[in-house]
Amino acid sequence: MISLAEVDPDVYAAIASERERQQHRLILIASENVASAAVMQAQGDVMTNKYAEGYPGRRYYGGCEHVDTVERLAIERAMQLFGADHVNVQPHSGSTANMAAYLSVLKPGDAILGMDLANGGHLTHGHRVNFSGILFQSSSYGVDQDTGMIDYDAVEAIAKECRPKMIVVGASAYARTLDFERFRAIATAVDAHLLADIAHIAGLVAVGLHPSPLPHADFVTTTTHKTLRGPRGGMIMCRAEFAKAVDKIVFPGLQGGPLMHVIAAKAVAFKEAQSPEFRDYQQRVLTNAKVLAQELRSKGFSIVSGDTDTHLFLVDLTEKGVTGRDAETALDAAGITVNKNAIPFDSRPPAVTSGIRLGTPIVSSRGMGPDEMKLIAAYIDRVIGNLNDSTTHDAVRAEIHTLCGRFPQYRD
Ligand code: DSN
Repeated sequence: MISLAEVDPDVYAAIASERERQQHRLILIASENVASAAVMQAQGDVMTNKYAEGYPGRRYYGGCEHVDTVERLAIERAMQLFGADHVNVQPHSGSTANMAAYLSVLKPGDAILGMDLANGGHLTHGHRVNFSGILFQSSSYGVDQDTGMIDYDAVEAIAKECRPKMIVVGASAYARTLDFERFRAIATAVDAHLLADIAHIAGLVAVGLHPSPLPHADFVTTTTHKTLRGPRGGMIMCRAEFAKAVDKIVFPGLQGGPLMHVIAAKAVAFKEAQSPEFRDYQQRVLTNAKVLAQELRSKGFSIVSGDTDTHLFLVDLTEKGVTGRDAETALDAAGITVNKNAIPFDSRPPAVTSGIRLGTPIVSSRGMGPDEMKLIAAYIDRVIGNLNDSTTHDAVRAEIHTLCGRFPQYRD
């Protein structure tokens, strides 16, 4: 068989370098994870060749019997995992899943209410530069300036003011437990639909380590590659009454042929997520995030909202006199990959920011535990305290290289 290395040495070399980068760096990007070899095998196989517009048993192409099998498996497993009435596994991404959820019941110009990106929300929850803010009349809620937590009374007051047809609960940089029941009550009070976007916390929800929105929300969207640890992609769950509308807007409304190789990999990931090992993994993600936050706090770092209930948290670097951008650059030089992130009420622009976002999905997938979190906190402290000292960065990078060698990203 002719190999990638022979056909395209340039792409092969870039992939090999990326594999090395992932192996030798401490990656604390909260939205990334390490897909299993089985997930990648499913994603990298012959189902990439197949067109299958439509749904299992109702396709517009012949030869769909095997892709039907994997799509049915993905749907059944997701339904079991989350207790959903209806699942559509075809969205190519979390953004597409959110667009489909909106357009299944809303028309352009309708009002929506979501969490402000600058307070930890997401672009697709109504930001003005995104389709959600362009197509819909969007309003936003945020966190309380003193506590860094969502003020549910304030959300209710804003909802009563703007009378949205859809309320979105979900975040990309909010560390605390989301009260889906309270959001349901607010949505009911203003006669709005409720969309829960659990892209970040889906793995925790799947194993019961974060309350599930399924009993409360009309629509639940997620990506499949964050804490859920599957292939890059999206998914929508909804109440049975919205099933037809959701399926129709995903295809033919928004997408053409589904990515059947990715759907096969989603099915594999959902099977993995049903295992006891996956629950242990999610528990490790949570414990590690708590320990990392606590260790950083003990070294004088300020954690937005004071703590974390999830896989991530924001570090406010204001008192350290360091910007998020400079922290990201220095940590990168020392072998630690993070993303700069706006903190609530940030006075700096999004390309600079006053904070960094840290998450533990990847280090936990590699088998690291509380002892390693203490080491990581010490490394971060050393680098931030010696922001422009390349000797410190080199020394930390060498130690991290050794640490990462003890926890291979892929053992096989
Ligand atoms: N880009 C993702 C994140 O990092 O949270 C959200 O889409």
